Amino acid sequence: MSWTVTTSDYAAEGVADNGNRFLIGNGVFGVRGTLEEHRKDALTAVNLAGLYDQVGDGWREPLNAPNPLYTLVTEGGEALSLPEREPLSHLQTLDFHSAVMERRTTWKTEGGILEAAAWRFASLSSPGLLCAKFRLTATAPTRVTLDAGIDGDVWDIHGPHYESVEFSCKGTSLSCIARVQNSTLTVPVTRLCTLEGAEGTPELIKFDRLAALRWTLDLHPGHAVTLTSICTVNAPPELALDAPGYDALLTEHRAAWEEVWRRSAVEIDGDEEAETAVNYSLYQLNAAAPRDGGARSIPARGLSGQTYKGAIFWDSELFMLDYFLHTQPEVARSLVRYRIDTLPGALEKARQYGHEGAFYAWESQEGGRDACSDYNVVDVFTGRPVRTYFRDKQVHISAAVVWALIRYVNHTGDRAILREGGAEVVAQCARFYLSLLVKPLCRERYELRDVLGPDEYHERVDNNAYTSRMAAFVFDAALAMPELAGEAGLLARLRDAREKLYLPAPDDKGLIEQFDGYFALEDVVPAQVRARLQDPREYWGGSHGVAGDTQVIKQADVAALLALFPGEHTPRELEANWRYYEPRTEHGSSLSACMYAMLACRFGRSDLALPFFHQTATAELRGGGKQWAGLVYIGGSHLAAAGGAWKVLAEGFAGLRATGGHGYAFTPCLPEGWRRVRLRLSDGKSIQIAEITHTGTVLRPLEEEHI
Ligand code: IFM
Repeated sequence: MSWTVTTSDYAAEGVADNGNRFLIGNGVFGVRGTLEEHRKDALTAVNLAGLYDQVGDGWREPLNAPNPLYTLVTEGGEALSLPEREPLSHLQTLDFHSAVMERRTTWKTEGGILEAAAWRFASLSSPGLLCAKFRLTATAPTRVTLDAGIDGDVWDIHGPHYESVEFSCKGTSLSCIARVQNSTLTVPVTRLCTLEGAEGTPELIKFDRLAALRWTLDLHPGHAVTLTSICTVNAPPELALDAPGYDALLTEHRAAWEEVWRRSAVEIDGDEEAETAVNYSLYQLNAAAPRDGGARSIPARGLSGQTYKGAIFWDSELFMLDYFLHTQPEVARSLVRYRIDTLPGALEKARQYGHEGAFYAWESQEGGRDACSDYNVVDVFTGRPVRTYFRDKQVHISAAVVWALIRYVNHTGDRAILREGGAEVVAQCARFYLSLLVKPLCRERYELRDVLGPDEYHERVDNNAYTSRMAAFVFDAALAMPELAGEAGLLARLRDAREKLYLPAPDDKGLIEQFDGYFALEDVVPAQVRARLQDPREYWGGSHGVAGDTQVIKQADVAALLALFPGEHTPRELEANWRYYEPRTEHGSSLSACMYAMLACRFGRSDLALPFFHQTATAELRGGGKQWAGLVYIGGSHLAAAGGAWKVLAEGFAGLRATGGHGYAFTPCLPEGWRRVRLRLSDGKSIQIAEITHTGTVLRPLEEEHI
């Protein structure tokens, strides 16, 4: 398979997708795959993990650091910049095995041809470092200026976050400190430059929020001039000074990525496109994965920018966790610990809404602060904010937290995490759902009313089947947990709740109603609803959305429920619901397709699953996903889809089931035409290879081999 992604497209229209597709990252920061000369209008960003700021009433969002890769060449007073100055050729490549981005562009100059080639990597072995090379070669004597700068005029969605950006320069080391508004927070960035192949001392040039070292160079045919930059991003400048040099750093960085692939690369004999797409998805996940052993998680849009406020959603628990759990359990532990660490925020949120226990943030930032606005969408016609209920009613988030924790503990056997706060999380989430239960006077049952299920187009509904089943899961988890055995009062209430909790059951056609009254809504399909739009950016949900009074749903909802609990239903029921809900699903969220693929595997129809699997796995490679919700920009990496791709491959097609204590069982359902799937699975100490074919599965320890 090919471990590279390439494009020759440099048009302004493609810049947002290319920024995501060619992204590099190391879990500490992500650098969008824009070009060296690009600035904020091209959505260039060096996005910092876990550092947030709010300006005025704007949304609280993660900081983008000043960009130390800014490099500009001018010739004859004209900038060699894309797309303005048309090139003779252009190629941008991401080697996602080594996580190195390369660009090569040639332009016609007065006397000949000039090539700019550049390489960059966000060091996975020294995560404070961003390293780059920029090489100029000319076919004729050419005079150029080369600016190597730090661009502090960063792209913000709700900024500007920096009060000031102060530059300093020592020799060929350029530094800046960006001071965050109304805060003591600062972001230091350094660029240590080394020029080879030319003499001369650079002059320091300064513009507003941009400073650069400028060399005037006489290029000669056959003599390359190379600028090497070792940059620190939100790390002490000494890190660059003490670093062993570009080549040694590159070797260490490659080795770190090699280890990632040794533990988790997938192989699909018979579908090279899928093989590339899944490994590329894993690249995206790993570029955002926390590896410092701390209590940290992965934002829904990874480190691709400020979209979705750099917040952690249920995406981490239900879509991303499993890949890490089965290949890098130490990363899974960080994800789980993040929720333990943010329990105080969840307790406070529940209290604010008048509930008990832990109501986790729908869009979680540090400390569990909920960044989700009450007005998450802007009306395209009036420009007015639209009241949405994601924050107050999407209560299934707390169950997702428990789901991940239990999955982690069952698979790894790491019960220490329960003593470190995990058991308390389960107890508090159980208390939360207890406090939400309503008992109608006329019925001997408890209901979960006024909620918002995964399908965000239908707000404030009663008895959403997914949410209620997940609440029951939380009750079961708490009841089964020896660590909570002493909580007699709580356990008695939970037993009662579990017994009387109303869970919508399949009707005589095998269908589960998504929520009370769903089947009575107008029965149309997404194309019909789309045709009613007056503006393509209109939000389909909310009080006036085109989908609200119809059966058109945004994303897998009942399908998600059945994909998570397939054993509770007959294959006939699973299929009936798939066939009913899929045509009514817009798939307006990148979380949708993988659930449908997974569900189809559960009733043995890999042929139905395959197109949805491809859709999930190619979310980034394809690009062009939904960029707007109302007037709000929502583009960026789709890491739930990336995690979902692995889940469908491993847990769907390969039929992997964790049996506890790092054990596995397989019930394969491979697509026709696929000859073999090879998965790598690791408990953190050793690696196993699972070879899945149509006739069975072999699990064996990894021997030395090349991938
Ligand atoms: O968590 C999702 C949600 O289910 C749909 N909208 C986008 C969120 C972040 O990916």
